[in-house]
Amino acid sequence: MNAAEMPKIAVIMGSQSDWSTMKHACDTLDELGIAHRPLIVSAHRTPDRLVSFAKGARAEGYKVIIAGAGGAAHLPGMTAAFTPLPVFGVPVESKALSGQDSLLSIVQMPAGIPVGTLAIGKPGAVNAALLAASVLALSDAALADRLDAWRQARTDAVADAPVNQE
Ligand code: RP5
Repeated sequence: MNAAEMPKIAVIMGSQSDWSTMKHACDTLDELGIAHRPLIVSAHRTPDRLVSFAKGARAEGYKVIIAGAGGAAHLPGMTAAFTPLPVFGVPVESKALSGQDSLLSIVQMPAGIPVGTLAIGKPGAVNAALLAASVLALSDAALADRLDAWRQARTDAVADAPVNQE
């Protein structure tokens, strides 16, 4: 793998069960042509893996970390505690509390350790990818052009008036 192919974004998640949500972040990064790597890293079940990943992420060449978790969602915050890289947290929709537990777990960080917290579920996963793309686009003009085109395509897809769909 040469330097140009090295993933700049890690998409980590607490469980295989988070993949159906976090896949949307990866799909969006694919649409924008951004190399990324999805990984399962559980704050509770694989804490040593979390420490190793987060402490080494910058040296690995990652520029941004997207972290999704549900329930008692400590993964984004603990990752942010171990790395200076920007961390965007995606609250995965939980069965018991519909992701409100995940949201509050991720968003209520103490001052000094930031996690950029997105919406619950798929919208948050997609927007985490777009925010990560915006960060990388600050120093990548070609990506900035692709991001502009991606946004323009969504604008162009909005009809002037609604139609009956039944
Ligand atoms: C969290 O617990 C994961 O992020 C996941 O959202 C939730 C449930 O995990 P599983 O029991 O489905 O593996 O750590």
